[in-house]
Amino acid sequence: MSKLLILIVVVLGVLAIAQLARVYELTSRLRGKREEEISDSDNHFNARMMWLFLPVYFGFFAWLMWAYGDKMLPVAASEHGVETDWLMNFNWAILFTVFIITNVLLFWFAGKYVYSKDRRAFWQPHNNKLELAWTVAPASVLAVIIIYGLNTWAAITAPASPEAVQVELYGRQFDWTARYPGADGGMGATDVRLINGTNPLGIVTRESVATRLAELDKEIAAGDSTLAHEIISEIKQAELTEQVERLRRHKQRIINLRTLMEHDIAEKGVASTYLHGADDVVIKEFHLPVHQEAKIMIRSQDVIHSVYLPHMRAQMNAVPGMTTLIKMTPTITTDSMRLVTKNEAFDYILLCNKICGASHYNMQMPLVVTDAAAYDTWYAEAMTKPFQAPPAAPAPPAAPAVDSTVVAATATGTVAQVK
Ligand SMILES: [Cu+2]
Repeated sequence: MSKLLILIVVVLGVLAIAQLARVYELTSRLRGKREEEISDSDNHFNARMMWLFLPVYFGFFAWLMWAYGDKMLPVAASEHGVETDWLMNFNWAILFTVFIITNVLLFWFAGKYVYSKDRRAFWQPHNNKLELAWTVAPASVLAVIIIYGLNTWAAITAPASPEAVQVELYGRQFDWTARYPGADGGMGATDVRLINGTNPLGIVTRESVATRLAELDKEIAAGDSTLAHEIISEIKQAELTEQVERLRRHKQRIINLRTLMEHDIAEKGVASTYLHGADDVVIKEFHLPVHQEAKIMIRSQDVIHSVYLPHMRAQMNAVPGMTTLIKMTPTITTDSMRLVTKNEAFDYILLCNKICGASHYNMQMPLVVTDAAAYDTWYAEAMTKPFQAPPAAPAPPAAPAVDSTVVAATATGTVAQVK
């Protein structure tokens, strides 16, 4: 209701101003004054307003900085974040200087050189020296900014050291999943065709390939059986035939993948990434140790997302079909940052920074930065729930034989726990 009232007041206000302008126009005409004639008093009034505008404008600007300055991000919590902040502040310093000089000159001149009958404007058709000055000055400032920026960028994007903590962040509409290497220290290969309810990242292992093939066989058999034994409409029949064909093609691609995997394993032995996936930790938590470099590998399942860690001053796109990288070294633990920000509930946050769909706003995950000891404890605990349960120890002779459905249920249970 109050919004409607405000709207009515605004509309009435605009109408009132329009009517006043009209009245002014009519009285001017009655006094025999032409509309385009501007009097000296009008000109001087405008000139004084230009001068008045200067302090009001800069005053408002200063007030904004004072009133909202604390809404900025707290101190950078990563090594490179300090450098990017320097780069940013360097740019701000140049911008502020130019902004203040140009705006003071603009309004000061507009006020000082108010129209006067006795003064003629100086006409300068061409001046090589001036042209040179206003080309070279901004070009050199820009060159400094670009070289400084490129240097900082090169330092940030240089390869991570081999000892860096490895994490994969996997984005999809609309959540993040993290993956850490298991006890073997390496992460397994992935393939989007293997993604299913228990394998959200499509990790390729002999088991996950076999599981996916079995699932597809089941779906194909169900489709074939419906086509052979049930009475369905022609349209439905065509749809189902098409669907079964698609499943067969999908299955063939996974069989090709299996061949590729077996070749790779035969060639590289234990170094093959296809043997590294089973012990990977797939988890909805994101932890990093303080003062240790982290190599963050970023992937996306569907559309372009973006890993954004504002407190770390880090951002990188998550692009389907490729792996992008961020390297960073956190310098402040979550607990210390709670003291710095005087906010007990403070948490570092990972946000999606690409508008990727309806629930984009909700695509976030907290980042927990702890000291090395706490991180190691967390990681050791996480590693007890690997992506695939290790092969069970041979059952004692007295125990009843474990049938395959129980094994499948156990494996599913493990993944469900990790999720
Ligand atoms: Cu997103």
